Amino acid sequence: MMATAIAGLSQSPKVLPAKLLYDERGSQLFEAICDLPEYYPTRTEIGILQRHAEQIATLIGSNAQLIEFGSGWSIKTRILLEAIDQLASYVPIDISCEPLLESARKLRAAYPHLQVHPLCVDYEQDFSLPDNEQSRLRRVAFFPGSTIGNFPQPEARAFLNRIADLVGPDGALLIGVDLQKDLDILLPAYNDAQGITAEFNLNLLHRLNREAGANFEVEQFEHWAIWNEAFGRIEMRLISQKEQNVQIGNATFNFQPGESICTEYSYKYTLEGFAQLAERFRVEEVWTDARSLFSVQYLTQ
Ligand code: AVJ
Repeated sequence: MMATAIAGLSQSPKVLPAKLLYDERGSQLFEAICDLPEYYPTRTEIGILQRHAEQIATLIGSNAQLIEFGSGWSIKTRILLEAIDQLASYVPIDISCEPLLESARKLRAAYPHLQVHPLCVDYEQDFSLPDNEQSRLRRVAFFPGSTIGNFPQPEARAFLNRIADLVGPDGALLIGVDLQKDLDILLPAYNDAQGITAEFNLNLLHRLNREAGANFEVEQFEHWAIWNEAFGRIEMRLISQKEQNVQIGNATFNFQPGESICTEYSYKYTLEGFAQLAERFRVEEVWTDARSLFSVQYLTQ
């Protein structure tokens, strides 16, 4: 982690990979973010999944293997499992092993016919899926939460192409994609009044102090999320409140007053923009909420 942090802070402008935000404390804070009044994505996506569960269940079918990227507690998946008549197989993938395995146990108890094959891996790395030769189940990837928005566009495109290879020619992808919208709605979602997002962002510096031998004075940084119009993305930033030096191992980083570290991108798409990004897929269905804040999309090859 020290090497990753040093590499990011050596860039200009300084960056840190968003993945580092999600340690145990960070994951708890992210769950708290999902309940914030300003943070519309989670509840909007859940509403869309609930409203269209029957249709989505029909598209997925029973004879399928559902593969989820970043499954966590599989809360959104349960909406699908309730609607699909005895889904054959579920492969939850998450980097956080303990919650993954505990959640797999609970799913087996709740859905006795369901084969559950948890994979505790970083899904950005290569991994292999459980053998599907005998059962020949159709593979459907599930990537909710608009986590695809974390990836800069070339990486997002490459990731979607990898999913296309993984599910194969008869496979599909069910994905949550956050949409471009008024800044009066968008900015408060990432700069909430209670300061939970600030705590989430600043936790990254505490983590580097603890786990990467850094000496950030955390009170000397302030959270702020901005909209980058040219790139169509939210950028979460940590802004240095003064001129200061920070040490990580043997490396020293100088910060000017107002200089920032970008810790996370959250791209927002138009429907056309996302269809272009998912070049190997055909968009079969798009469901949105009444205000077109968020979309859930079903793509086939
Ligand atoms: C989990 C990456 C989809 O970008 O909205 C929420 C993370 N960061 N508030 C998002 C997040 C700040 C979230 N994703």
